[in-house]
Amino acid sequence: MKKTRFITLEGSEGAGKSTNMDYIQKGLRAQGIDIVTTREPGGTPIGEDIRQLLLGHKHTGMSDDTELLLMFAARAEHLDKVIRPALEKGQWVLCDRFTDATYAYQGGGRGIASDRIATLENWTQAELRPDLTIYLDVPIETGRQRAGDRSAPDRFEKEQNAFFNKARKVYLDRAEQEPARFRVIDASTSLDQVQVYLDEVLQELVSKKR
Ligand code: Z5A
Repeated sequence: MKKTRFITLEGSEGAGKSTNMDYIQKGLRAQGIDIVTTREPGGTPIGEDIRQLLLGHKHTGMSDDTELLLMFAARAEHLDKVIRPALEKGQWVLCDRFTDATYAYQGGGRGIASDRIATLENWTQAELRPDLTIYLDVPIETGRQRAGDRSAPDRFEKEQNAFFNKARKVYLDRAEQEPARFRVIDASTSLDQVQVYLDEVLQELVSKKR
């Protein structure tokens, strides 16, 4: 694995991303790594407003292209204000979801061609790609049960399992195509076991950090 500084965490609803962001951050900080944590869509004031548009129910019938472009508008702001400045200062960045989510949900879920997504990816990110992507893999039904009645479902959470299964397939295909970047963790196991797997990934990271 090349020197890692930009880490993304992916997984379907209820996979345990939010739960484990904190765990990963603490693990890396304990190794003396200066790390910034953030999320998508969001991570900046403009990005968080765009998140409300994307996840909320204020506008019904949003077109798939609008959804895609809003994801990248939020990402452009996030890259400009948070991700690039942190990386340029020598900090690490741990991001809850990034462009793999766009390939999964807008590509797999909504059916937008991946070359259109790639055009926007190249435009907003130029050469920047995550150095490491941890994918917490859980069957859709299990994840949805865990996420349960936590709150009223957002615009994505209202989708059927078929939408999420298509997104999951894209994640797994991408992981297979890019084994050097992805670490797939079986997140259907207990939280303790997931964190044992995460420790292994963190060990690997730390042993190669300098
Ligand atoms: N989206 C998109 O379409 N395109 C894009 O480019 C981007 C995003 C960037 C919001 O994302 C939506 O944005 C998302 C895709 C879309 N929609 N969907 N799906 P988000 O990441 O903010 O929302 P989310 O995926 O719905 O997150 P979530 O439901 O909060 O899932 P999570 O963070 O992975 O789960 P959690 O909160 O850590 O855990 C859920 C519960 O399970 C909680 O009670 C935990 O205690 C429990 N848990 C966690 N791990 C375990 C284990 N191992 N065993 C048992 N219980 C567990």
